[in-house]
Order: sequence, then C-alpha cells, then structure tokens
Amino acid sequence: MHNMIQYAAQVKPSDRQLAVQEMEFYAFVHFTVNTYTDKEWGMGNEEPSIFNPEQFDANQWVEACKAAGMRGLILTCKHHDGFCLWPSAYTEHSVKNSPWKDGKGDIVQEVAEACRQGGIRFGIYLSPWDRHEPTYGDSPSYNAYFTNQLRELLTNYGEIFCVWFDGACGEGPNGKRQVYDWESYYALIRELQPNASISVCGPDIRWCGNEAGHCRTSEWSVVPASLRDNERIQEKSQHVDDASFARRYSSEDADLGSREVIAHERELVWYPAEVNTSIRPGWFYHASEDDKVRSLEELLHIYYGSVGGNATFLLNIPPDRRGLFHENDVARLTELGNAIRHTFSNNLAANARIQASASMEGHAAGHMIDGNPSTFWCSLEGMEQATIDVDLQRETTFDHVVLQEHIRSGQRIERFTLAYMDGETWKPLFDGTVVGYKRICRFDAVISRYIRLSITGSRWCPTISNFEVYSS
Ligand code: FUL
Repeated sequence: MHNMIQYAAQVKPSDRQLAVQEMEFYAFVHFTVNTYTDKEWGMGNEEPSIFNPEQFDANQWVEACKAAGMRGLILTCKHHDGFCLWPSAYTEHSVKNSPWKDGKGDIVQEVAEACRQGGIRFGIYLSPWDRHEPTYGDSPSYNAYFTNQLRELLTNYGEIFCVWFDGACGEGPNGKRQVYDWESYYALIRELQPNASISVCGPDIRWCGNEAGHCRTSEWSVVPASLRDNERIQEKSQHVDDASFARRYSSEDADLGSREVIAHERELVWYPAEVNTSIRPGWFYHASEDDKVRSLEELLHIYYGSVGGNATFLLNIPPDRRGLFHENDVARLTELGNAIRHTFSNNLAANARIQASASMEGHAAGHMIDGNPSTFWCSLEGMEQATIDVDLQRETTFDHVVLQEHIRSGQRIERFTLAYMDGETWKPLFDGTVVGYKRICRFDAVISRYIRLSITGSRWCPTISNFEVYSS
C-alpha cells in the first residue's frame, strides 16, 4: 500500500491540463437552429433559412463573460443537428445557406476574433453525433467527414484551448450506428493544436458526472486509468472487451480517487474534473426560461464547489434569437463577477508570518505566502501530517481561507482542519478533505490574529503553494 501511495503522490498533470485548470472559470455557448425551433436537440432536418441572428454581436458575449470573471469561451460549432456555425466546405448545412449576412457570415470566426481581442481563450465543441450528415453511420466515410471539419476548425481560427467532445449519441440499435475513430481525432488535434486539451470524451479533462452543477466534496485529479480510457470506449462505441478492466469506473461514481479506490489499481492518471452546467434550465435559449436564470446564490454555490473544490467551472449561457446574451443573463453574470472580485480582492495574509512543523530544504513555509504560485512549502518525505501556523500580525476579521497545493508536483492532501485562536484557545473553523489545485474554505466570520492549518492526512509529502485569507 505504501508504494501505491508514493506512486499516487507522483502522478502529475501535463502542461495543457495545468493551463485549463488555471483558467478556473469559462463559458459554454450553445447556439444553433435549436435557438429558432425552441428545442434542445434538433432533428437534422431544420432549414438553414431559420438561422438569422440579426443583432449577433460576439463582443457582447465576450464582455459579459469577462464581467463574470471568465477566462475562456467554448462554442458549439456544430451540435447534434449537424448545422455548422462556420461555412464548412464539406456540407451545405451551415451558415452559408442562411439569410444571416446573406450567407457570407462566419459565427466561429467572429467569436474567435472577439475572444482574442478581449483577451480570453477560445475553444470548440464539435458534436460527433450528427443527425443531418448522410454519411453518418457509414463509419469510415463519416470519420473522414468529421476529421475534415475538425481540420477546418483547428487551422482557420487561431489558437484553440480546448476541443470538447460530447458523449451524447441518441442512435440506438434501430438507428444508424457510427463507430467513432477517436484515436485519429485525437492525433489530428495533437498535430494541429498541441496545446489544446481534449475534454470529456478525451484524455485531458474529465466530465464531473452530472449536468446539474453538483460537485464532489473530495474531487481527486489522480484517478484510475481505466476511468479515462473507459470514457470514450465504453459509452461511445460499446465494442470493447469488458475483461480488459480490473474494475470499471464511470464519471458518475461518487468516489474516484480515495485510498480504497486506488489500492486496487495498477495504473493511475491525472484526469481533472470539469463541472458543466447551464445558467438556465436548458442548454439552448428558450424565451420561456427568461425568468429562470439561476440566482446569484446558486451560481456562487457552484463556483465554490467547483473552482473552490479542485475542479473547473464551465457555465453555459445561451444566446437568444437576436444573437445576444439576454439582459437577465448579462445582469447575473455581472453580479457574479462583482461578488467574486469583491471577496477575493484583498489577501489579508499577504504580510503574515508563517511557520510549519517541518519543511523540506528549499521549500520553507514562507513560500506559501510569497504570492508566487511556482514556489511552495513541502513537508519532509514520508511525513504525511503537518501543522502550519499563520500570524496575521493583528486581529483581523475574515471568513474565507484559500489553499492551493503545488499540483505540478502532484495532488496529496487528503484531510485537513483549520482553527483560529480565540483568547488562549484554538477553536475549530473548518474541516476539509482534498485541496488539489484550489480549496476555498468558507465559514462564519471570526476575528482573530492566528490561524492554524493541520494537515491530518496526506500522501507521502504534502505541498502548499498558496495560503490566502479574505473577508467578504
Ligand atoms: C449533452 C448534449 O446532449 C446537450 O445537448 C449539451 O450539449 C450538453 C453539454 O451535453 O450531452
């Protein structure tokens, strides 16, 4: 078991995984003919003539995302209905046969450009399931069609930070059965956009397991390799030999990384979670949902659970028929960004004094508060418990503590507590499990000069790169 723990402690992210994790919060944008038919899944027989976002303004989208504090945007370039938001050379089912800009427009291009101008990153969603394309179901021909489209998107629109592959596929035994050639899709992405993450039905970023915004209390980025490999093989093309996995995990399982889980595994991988949900009940715009935009409290709850719980947060905002984010959504995004900025603007631990029970050479306690995410405190090897004392130098009111592990080294902390000094005694403040990239601890405000972090369980030797304190 000990070897297994040491091994788990050493599993590390790739640069492309780290880059997405550091983005923390980014937008999903669902837009297609469904916006005009009031549906969630199109049939593939919609007329391109219905697509006409007369006031389309990609800058309005990007500004609203930035107001929320988002650092990227992933656009549904093609959803299950097969309609393409760019003038693909491989189909007539696209914006080029719509009245919008007399068929001369390109939504993907305008959104990519607005992201670049606005300083946020751009990503693409391209649905493998296609209910329009006649070759769908004739596997080699459709795979060629799909890779041609991928190539267009990966070469003509600048830097792409993420290719998001959806697992949804509604065709059953009586419908068309397409076998996706995932390996060739991945190879093309690696070739043309080596820095892009391949998410969900891909090896880099894991679906959190629900679309409701529920977050795990203990989100591990180090998980069984079978989970990653399962994701695409199992539910997407269902022709894999079950016996090749010791134990099958699915993204929906509650526990994907505890000691109990990893004890049975031969191979572990870094496969961090992304929480994806919509600001409204649907992924696409429906006027009937204008008054169902999630409340600020709900969104903050999901933000704390995801960004503050070692996952990223992908929040969908559906443009309306004008081609704009609706006023209600824009107002909520701005409120959300204001709330986040307000809480996290002034780090009360920036000038603190900090001590740790023991530190590895070169990784002294001071690195936790030096504002540099690449330096970090680390305990001695094999010392899985540690105490860290923070002296804020004066009595301070606070209600948030932000902890970050140096995940470039791995994810190790399993359990911790926070306490504050009240007079002469330590009083409990917060009980936590994993930390990972970021754990935001929220509690009722206290006034104190001293905070104690006790790492009560970890894997081999815990690290902390950041310790911050805030008052909302
Ligand atoms: C699902 C799709 O079927 C939904 O329409 C939406 O795109 C969501 C993000 O993924 O699998």
